[in-house]
Amino acid sequence: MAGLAVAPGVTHWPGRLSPEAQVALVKALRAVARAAPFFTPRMPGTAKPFSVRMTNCGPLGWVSDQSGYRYQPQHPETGAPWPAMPAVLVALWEELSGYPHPPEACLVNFYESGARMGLHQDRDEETFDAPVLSVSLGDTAVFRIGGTTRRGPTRSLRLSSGDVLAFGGEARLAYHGIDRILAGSSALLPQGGRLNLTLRRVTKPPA
Ligand code: MD3
Ligand code: FE
Repeated sequence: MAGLAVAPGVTHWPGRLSPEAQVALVKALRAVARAAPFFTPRMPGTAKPFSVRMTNCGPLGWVSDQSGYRYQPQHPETGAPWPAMPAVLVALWEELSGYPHPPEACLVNFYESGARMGLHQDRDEETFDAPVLSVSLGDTAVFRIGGTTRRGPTRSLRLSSGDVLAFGGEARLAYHGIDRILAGSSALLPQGGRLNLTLRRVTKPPA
């Protein structure tokens, strides 16, 4: 199914995952979180905790602590390698990304009802040629996206459970964030909250 071009470089597939596929993916993510428990990232410098908790799967994972933001092959607290990316996510990347190399990181963000994520760019990757693919599960998020400078107009989109979005081209370096989570908007996660998965290429592909 063709997605909706909601802005230059942004494609939205509302409800791309069926309710059954969402349940199966949550089950796979519970196994990921058993192997790689959610951790609380901290801001570089200040060490202020994020309100979002995170884990990763795939060969690399994104972490943030007092020393900085980076990708690394091990969990920051257990030292274990990240668990494998569920095959269904790799298949989604192959179908939707248009990128001829596999994703290397899947960052899993968990939002409880008061959590948010301030406006930022994703630029810790070595290559911006690949899009970032986002999968939303659970409560609806109010997502904000602007341009490639911090100032300037932004627009707001609701990301609902089962939605998939791709951010490529001129949107790859767009400022974006999560303003709030609409508590009680989904019954997928028994305790509520929202999971967001972002599939990313981190390293430059081999020549
Ligand atoms: C636009 N996550 O993990 S997903 C992040 O819902 C992040 O958890 C948000 O921003 C979340 O970095 C937003 C949508 C998204 C993800 C990555 C992008 C939009 C993006 C990268 C570039 C441009
Ligand atoms: Fe981001």
